[in-house]
Amino acid sequence: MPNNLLTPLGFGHLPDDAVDPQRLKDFQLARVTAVNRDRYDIHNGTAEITAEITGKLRATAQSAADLPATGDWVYVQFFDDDSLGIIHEVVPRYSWLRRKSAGKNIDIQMIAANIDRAFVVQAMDRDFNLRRLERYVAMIYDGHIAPQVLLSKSDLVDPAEQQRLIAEIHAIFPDLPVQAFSNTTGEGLEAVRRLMAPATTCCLLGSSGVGKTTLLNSLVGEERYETGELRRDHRGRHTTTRRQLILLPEGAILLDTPGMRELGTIGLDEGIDETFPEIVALVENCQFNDCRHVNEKGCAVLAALESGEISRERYESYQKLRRESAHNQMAYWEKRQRDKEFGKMIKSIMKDKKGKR
Ligand SMILES: Nc1nc2c(ncn2[C@@H]2O[C@H](COP(=O)(O)OP(=O)(O)OP(=O)(O)O)[C@@H](O)[C@H]2O)c(=O)[nH]1
Ligand SMILES: [Mg+2]
Ligand SMILES: [Zn+2]
Repeated sequence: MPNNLLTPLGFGHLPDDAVDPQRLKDFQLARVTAVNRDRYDIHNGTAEITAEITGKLRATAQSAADLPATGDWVYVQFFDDDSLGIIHEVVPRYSWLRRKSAGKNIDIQMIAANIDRAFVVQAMDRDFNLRRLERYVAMIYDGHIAPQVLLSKSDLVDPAEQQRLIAEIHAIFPDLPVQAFSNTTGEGLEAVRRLMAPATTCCLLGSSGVGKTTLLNSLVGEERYETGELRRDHRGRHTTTRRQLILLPEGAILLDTPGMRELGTIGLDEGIDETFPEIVALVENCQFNDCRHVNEKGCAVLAALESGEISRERYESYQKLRRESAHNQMAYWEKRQRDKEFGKMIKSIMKDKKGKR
């Protein structure tokens, strides 16, 4: 079995049965630290190496999400004195962050794989938004990851306001841990550092400009990664454009991500249910099994809304996320189906051609 060189890379968090001992006769294990256009940076515990994937892996991927993502463990063969790796297969993921690809294209984008703890960063001066937080939390729960909220730029709001914002989060998510901090004054940084245990893979999520990369720099102790002013016109500018696993001095593995403007949800049933427990608890009391909680007779959710037992904001947020996530999932399946049929058609045309020769 793999040696302990891989332990600092988080190997211990993989479930025992994730790695197939048979495959280790031909392949070695490595972790994907960054994804470039066609190439991957992988780490084998000794060095970072450039890698490519086999044509077979590319051809059999049904979606972009099946290709290696940052954080994936992969089966690799090394060539040229271990200076080039060929990735043959992805080790099954135990957790993931995925969204609908940005733009019109319906596909699933794997933001990162095998993450233990996801930190949602919101800046307290202007970025704080409970509805967006619900979106992130649903995505995080759905990917089997533990969520944690970081409220940044505490230097810009007074303590009373900080307490108010934290209370607003706890009113919805009583058990969700929240930590305020400031990169500018250093307040709360020690506490943030303690949240990132050695060999644990952590991920920073949140809008552009909230201070994710500045936090990363604070944690590595130098201005290593580029940070930026938020542009006044709010036109899409992301300072960070690359997702990369970074080993922190204390031993945690941290992934900084570019701020996402569009956090499209797809197929998040489980995660949405976990995010809205007070609503889900009511659903089984609805008269109809397939109740959409819109205008149905005997709907327990609507009754609770009427009586004020659940809030309108939460109800609307729940409905919106469910609709969006199901709609995107459906569009994705339809596209897959069309692609399949198109593939069949091409095959049969090729066959016809051959027959006529
Ligand atoms: N006042 C204040 N400003 C901060 C703090 N942390 C970061 N900033 C500033 O916020 C701006 C954005 O910081 P970044 O770290 O680049 O933000 P980001 O979240 O990485 O943004 P993207 O990479 O675009 O997703 C920079 O001008 C930082 O100097 C803080 O704690 N307090
Ligand atoms: Mg950044
Ligand atoms: Zn109902």
